[in-house]
Amino acid sequence: MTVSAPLWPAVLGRFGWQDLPFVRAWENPTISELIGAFAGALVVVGAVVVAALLTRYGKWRYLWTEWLTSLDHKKIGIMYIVVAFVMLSRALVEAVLMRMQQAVAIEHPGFLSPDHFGQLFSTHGSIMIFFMAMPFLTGMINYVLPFQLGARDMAFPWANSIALWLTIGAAGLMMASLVVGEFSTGGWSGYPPYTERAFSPGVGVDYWIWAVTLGSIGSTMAGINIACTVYKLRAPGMRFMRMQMFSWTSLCTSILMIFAMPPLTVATLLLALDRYLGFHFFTNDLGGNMMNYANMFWLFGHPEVYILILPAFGVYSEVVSTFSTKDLYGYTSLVIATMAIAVLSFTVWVHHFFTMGQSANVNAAFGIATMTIGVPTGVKIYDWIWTMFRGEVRFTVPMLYALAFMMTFVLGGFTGIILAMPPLDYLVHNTLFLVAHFHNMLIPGLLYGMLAGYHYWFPKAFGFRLDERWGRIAFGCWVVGFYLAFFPLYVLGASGMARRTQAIFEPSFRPWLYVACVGAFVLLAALTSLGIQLWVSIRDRASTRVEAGDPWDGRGLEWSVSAPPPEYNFAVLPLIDGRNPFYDHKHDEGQPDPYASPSSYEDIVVPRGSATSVVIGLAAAVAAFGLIWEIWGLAIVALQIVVAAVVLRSFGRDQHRTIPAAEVAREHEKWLARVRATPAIPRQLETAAVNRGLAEIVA
Ligand SMILES: [Cu+2]
Repeated sequence: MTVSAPLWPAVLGRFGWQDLPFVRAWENPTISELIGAFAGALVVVGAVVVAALLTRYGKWRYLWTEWLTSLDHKKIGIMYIVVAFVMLSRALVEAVLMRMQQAVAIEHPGFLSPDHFGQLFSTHGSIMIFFMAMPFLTGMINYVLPFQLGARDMAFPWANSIALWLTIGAAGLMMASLVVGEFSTGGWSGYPPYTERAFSPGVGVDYWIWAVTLGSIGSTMAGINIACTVYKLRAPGMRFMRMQMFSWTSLCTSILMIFAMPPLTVATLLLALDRYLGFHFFTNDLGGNMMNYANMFWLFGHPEVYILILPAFGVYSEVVSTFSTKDLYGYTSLVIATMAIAVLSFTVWVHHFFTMGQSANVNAAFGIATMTIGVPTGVKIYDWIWTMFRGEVRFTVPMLYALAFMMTFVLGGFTGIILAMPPLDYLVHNTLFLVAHFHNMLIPGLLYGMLAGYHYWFPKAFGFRLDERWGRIAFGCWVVGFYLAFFPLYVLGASGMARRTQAIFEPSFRPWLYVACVGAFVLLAALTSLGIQLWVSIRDRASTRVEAGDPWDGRGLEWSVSAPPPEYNFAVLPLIDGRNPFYDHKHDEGQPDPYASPSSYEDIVVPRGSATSVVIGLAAAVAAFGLIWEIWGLAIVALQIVVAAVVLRSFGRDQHRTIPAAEVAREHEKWLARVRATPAIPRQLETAAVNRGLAEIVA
């Protein structure tokens, strides 16, 4: 309840003390409110502890100059992935809460209020898609792509940093919604008319709108940057058909981002106009139509599925080939399949609303188009299997993820065929069957892929390997937890249990809900194991260093430099003469030595760090916060800061720094000397302590 003093709305907008979860929990201490207050407290305490630790160890300056303001694609990539892990932790805990609620709420109200439950599934979905999956894959591409192309950075380093900071700002809004106000109860897709102001008057939907809008603008920028990097910055001789598969899937993902994210931005902005200014784009009276929203949202939403999955396909291609010691089988068919998936993904969006009353013919056309995507996907699975065939397969952690993916993803694909048939979709739409299906696709098709990439490239980024034993424990928990948590949902969905249900009135669902709840806890154990693994790996890093840079006998150019790599990636830009130049040079006789000293060095120009991108991202988030709470003055000032920062930067001089050739030469020769002093090991010992980053270099 707001006080009607004239100053109040100008300073605090529509904020009232009731908007603090702590006040709500004090006045009405139900378990649901206490959980909300605890979550809010966790955000506040977490932020305070991080700030205190930074102050205690005097790391603020280091953090600011070396990381936050950095335009280096490697650091930006790592920061994206840090954001992804933080958000993954939150969204996974929310999933556990929801499963617990459903397990106890059988003919019983349970411990979460319906409203709280609605916020949980909305934040879980929004975070997992926009603030876990997207940052994870954008970070992975950011880190790896310039290396694989033989480039020194992304095409637009400053825009790269802005995209990161818009994402961080948007993720910050998601976190703020835990501490002040509430979140939307309208699901991750935010369908009107429910999300119109008449039905959702609170700030929740506005949090959703502005977080998603900032995130989608950041992703559009990232997409443009990735595509331009591939088109313009390939090393001499790096023809398209010589690129690594991960580079190909990055390119196709970026094209999807460029075309799929703007419809989402437009949809959320039109919804904002409906809410703030009483427009009627999506209401059925006064000329609007809710189907406009469904079409625009899924014009984004379906390609989004492939934005998420294609980079993982790229990671699996690298991992399967490396850990089978074979060239990728059917390279050309994999490239064509990737492009086919990218194109087809734009032709199927209507399958998200088969039941909304278009004609049977329209449904049939989109059903068939949907099933067609199974063909190129099948080609990929087939190619990976043939890559392993008669290969020297080593069951390392990334390879385990790839194998689990192949089996689980095919099962999920079959259930997708069921959903793609409109008559069958009528039976199971909006049930847990759908929830089971898309988790069945996205957990192996995104999360396993990103985790495989995390284990695969971690030694490159930090110079030491991740602990193998804890990696296997985490892997086991992910796989077991996944099957326990999601296969019961197929049964429940087929039995008619609606998705997003806070209380259950069918006692026969009980055993399945219990199993799913246990599964959720196993998944939580998986995430915890990853945390322990990181801690153990950092503790033992002295014995797992791989400075020579090539711990897995890799193929792509990223393995041809030191670990961690120098700021400029390549002392001398490589000349590409084949599909696996680094691998061939290592192994084929009569090829140039990949570790030979170059004949000459040149000065290298790298971008200087910039504070303006940080300012732009954070000011945009503050403007969004002002809009959410209707603190108009704050919103206007913050928007002006965004504009001012852009203008200021365009007048800035000295945006680059030159690293003199002598310094490059010194660093590079030092590393080459270290490589020559490093004992080479057979690749079968790659997970043993003797691996110093030079696997199978002796022919
Ligand atoms: Cu779809």
